[in-house]
Amino acid sequence: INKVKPEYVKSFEFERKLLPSTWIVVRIDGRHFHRFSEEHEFEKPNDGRALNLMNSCAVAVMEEFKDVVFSYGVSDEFSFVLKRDSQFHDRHASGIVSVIVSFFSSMYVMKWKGFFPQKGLKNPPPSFDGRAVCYPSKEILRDYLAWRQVDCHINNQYNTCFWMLVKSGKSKSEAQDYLKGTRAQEKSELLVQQFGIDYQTLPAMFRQGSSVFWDKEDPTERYSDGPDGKSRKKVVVEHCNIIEQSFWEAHPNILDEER
Ligand code: DGT
Ligand code: MG
Ligand code: MG
Ligand code: MG
Ligand code: MG
Repeated sequence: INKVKPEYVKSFEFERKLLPSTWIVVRIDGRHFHRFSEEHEFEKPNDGRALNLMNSCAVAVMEEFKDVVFSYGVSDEFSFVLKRDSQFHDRHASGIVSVIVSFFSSMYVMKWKGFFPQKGLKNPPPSFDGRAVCYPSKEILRDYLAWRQVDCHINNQYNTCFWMLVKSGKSKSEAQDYLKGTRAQEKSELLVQQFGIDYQTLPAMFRQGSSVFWDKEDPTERYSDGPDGKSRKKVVVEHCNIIEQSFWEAHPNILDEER
């Protein structure tokens, strides 16, 4: 007979609770996606199918976990912002992160065929890491999101130049040397002068990343009234500048609304 008391064993399961009244951001990132993207022959530098698959999984996350009020995605990562007073999983980091990561990973596998109908998923299957960080004010949260969008721009501009140089016959190390130390302006000129590409005309999803949020349906449409008389909402994916104030002014409900 085992005499160990359950309360005693249970006492080792203490949990890290996230600071109350702060914006929780769960950022997930594809594990070994350098290799995964090669093995599944993603287009370089951006594969629209892969990015739309990520976006579709983020929409599913937002529909499943109603405390997620905004998401921003680029490359193999997504940031999920939970409302400030969320009590999801009692604000225990491990619970919050693990359910979002596992739900996203399962969705990625379930939805794969819809975006890559001709390509089977290879072993090992895709997986994601995740972390939770608290941001104590709206300003700092917006600085965090701006940091991810700046990163998107810098990486995309570099990668666009890099792969244009490689596709035009340079080796990877020659392309790397060629771009070493160049400024944004020089990269922009290189694209125009050598390849006739105006960076601003590239798809917005590649340049700006993807913002996912609940938006009110057009209130003029009759079917937008839900059974409770409140206007129904849907999750939308947009590729817009979230660094500027204007986005947040146009969508004040995202970070403010009580729900
Ligand atoms: P990690 O996150 O430490 O497990 O390692 P990785 O390999 O996932 O590295 P990370 O997350 O820094 O970089 C993302 C990788 O995914 C990067 O090598 C490029 C690749 N990737 C993401 N999106 C695309 C795409 O649309 N097209 C292609 N060709 N590659 C992509
Ligand atoms: Mg990582
Ligand atoms: Mg990764
Ligand atoms: Mg990444
Ligand atoms: Mg359980």
